[in-house]
Amino acid sequence: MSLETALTHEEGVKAASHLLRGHLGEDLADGARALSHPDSEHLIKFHGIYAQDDRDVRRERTLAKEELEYIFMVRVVVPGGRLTSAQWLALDDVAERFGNGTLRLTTRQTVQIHGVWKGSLRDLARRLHEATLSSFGGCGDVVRNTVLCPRLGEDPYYARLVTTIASHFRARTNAYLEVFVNGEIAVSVEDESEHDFYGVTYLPRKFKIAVAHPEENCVDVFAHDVGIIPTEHPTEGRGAHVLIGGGLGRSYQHPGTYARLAESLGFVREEDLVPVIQSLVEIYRDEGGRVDRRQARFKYVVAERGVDQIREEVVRRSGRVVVDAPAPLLAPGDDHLGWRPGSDGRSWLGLPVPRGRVRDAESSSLRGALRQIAETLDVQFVVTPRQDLRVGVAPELCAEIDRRVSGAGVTSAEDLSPVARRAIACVALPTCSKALAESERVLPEVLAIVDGALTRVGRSNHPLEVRVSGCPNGCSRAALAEVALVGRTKTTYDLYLGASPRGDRLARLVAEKVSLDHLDATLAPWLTRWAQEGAPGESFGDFVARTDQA
Ligand code: SRM
Ligand code: SF4
Repeated sequence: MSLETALTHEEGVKAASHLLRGHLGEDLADGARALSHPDSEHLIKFHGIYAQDDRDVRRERTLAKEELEYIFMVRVVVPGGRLTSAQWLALDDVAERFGNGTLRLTTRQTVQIHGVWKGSLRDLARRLHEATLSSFGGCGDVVRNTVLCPRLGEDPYYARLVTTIASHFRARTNAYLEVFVNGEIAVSVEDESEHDFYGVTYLPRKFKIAVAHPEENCVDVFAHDVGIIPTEHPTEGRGAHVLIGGGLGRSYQHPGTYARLAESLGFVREEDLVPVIQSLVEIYRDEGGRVDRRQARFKYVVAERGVDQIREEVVRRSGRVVVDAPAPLLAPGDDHLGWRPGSDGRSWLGLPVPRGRVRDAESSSLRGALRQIAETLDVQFVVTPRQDLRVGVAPELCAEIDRRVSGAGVTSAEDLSPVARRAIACVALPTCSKALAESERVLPEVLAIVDGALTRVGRSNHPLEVRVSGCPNGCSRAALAEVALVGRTKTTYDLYLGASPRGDRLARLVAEKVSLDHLDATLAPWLTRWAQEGAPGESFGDFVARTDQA
């Protein structure tokens, strides 16, 4: 077989797309509700847009031989999760006018708008553009939104670092502006100046970077292709410890896929950080798999070549020094909830956003309260890596914010159990095409079961890390939870236990195909043993890791 025929279909689509234009212009203008050209579904992802259908009505539509309910999800890039009031208002506006009226905060600090008609995509992009927001690069085979610990983001250096990474690795093509913002199909042709280091086939797949706080691991730094932990070296000065080769996605159909923790590359000086990251992305671009998308992530390159060889290659390509040094130890991730004084002079209120979904409900109007705050006060917003939201204000405005938030019936961190404060669920049904089981919508039920079991063993105040994912792709970073439910069939989950609360050990499979009706009976024996036999102060995850069987 020649190399060309062995490459994946997607590689050909990218190469023939004229730098991500393809037939998207015609597709947006043709009046149909779905994308028509076969290449468009893949290409539109580079523009931060997913073609979906409402799976709640898929069966009845199919049986009635009716067209599916085609909708689109738009993922807006937000480096470090940081948004101005004007940007928040633009997101709120597009969610109302073009989406399903909710804003979905994600585990990578982006904001997703669900339920958009194809015919509204251009208007939505234009409104985002007015607020200097864009979905370009939200998905696709490129460097994705960089995650930054919200507390570290109060430091201008790190806030700048993630925007520098974003602009450094943004694909240089005018396709998004032409196709979505301006809609000028006629002038939509590529120009030589647009070519950059990605080349015409971009990366083999997505590439993810996180910047952790040196003291705590709220970003799950070991889950990333590249993890950065700021630190000071005794002789080299300020810089960061760099980790490489993490990633959590797996597939039941592809046994060769696995979750993997990032390993230590070494210490890199502050001024060398971006060139070193660029070399890592280049190695991935040049050596990552392009024949099987399931095994195309950077973690497989690192596993195959080994960190030492990659370090040598990075030094050769970048001409910078990577110093062998032990990775710093991180504490369990902060939830960033409640009021905290910021190092930037602001006071920060972390608001829990149940399941990351900012919406108005009968009992509480979170979306309305946030809109009113953004319209009338000088605030800064930060999406957290746990799908919650921080609101930063001048200290004298704290009482006013409290008044508005409680007046709207918004849940505060104190209203939640320690487990609910930290819990994460991925989107799953009804929009995610990969979902095998419910996730976001069953989280309250899962939390009630776990909280009930913890109360019975006398540990109701324990901040257990619970995560649910609708399939093994693990978008809630379930592989790093002390208690993880991973969708297996429509009504069952595989139960994983025992990840480290510090995010540096993966959970292990303890029970397969557990329905929610049987979750309590499956989990309770483990919790009981932990309560009876665990060492003082020992986390549930650490106890499970050193225990054979419940
Ligand atoms: Fe994810 C695919 C949602 C974070 C691993 N993820 C998807 C898609 C786009 C489904 C699809 O391909 O059709 C989901 C869209 C659902 C929807 O309707 O909104 C989806 N992923 C999410 C979000 C929204 C979950 C959430 O509830 O917050 C997160 C958006 C992040 C962002 O803003 O970019 C999200 N996804 C993650 C994470 C966690 C992280 O990055 O920190 C992971 C595990 C880390 C990793 O990448 O290894 C993750 N998502 C995946 C994978 C598996 C990739 C792999 O290595 O094979 C897929 C499947 C794929 O890409 O083909 C996937
Ligand atoms: Fe969809 Fe699976 Fe990711 Fe959940 S974990 S959002 S079901 S791809």
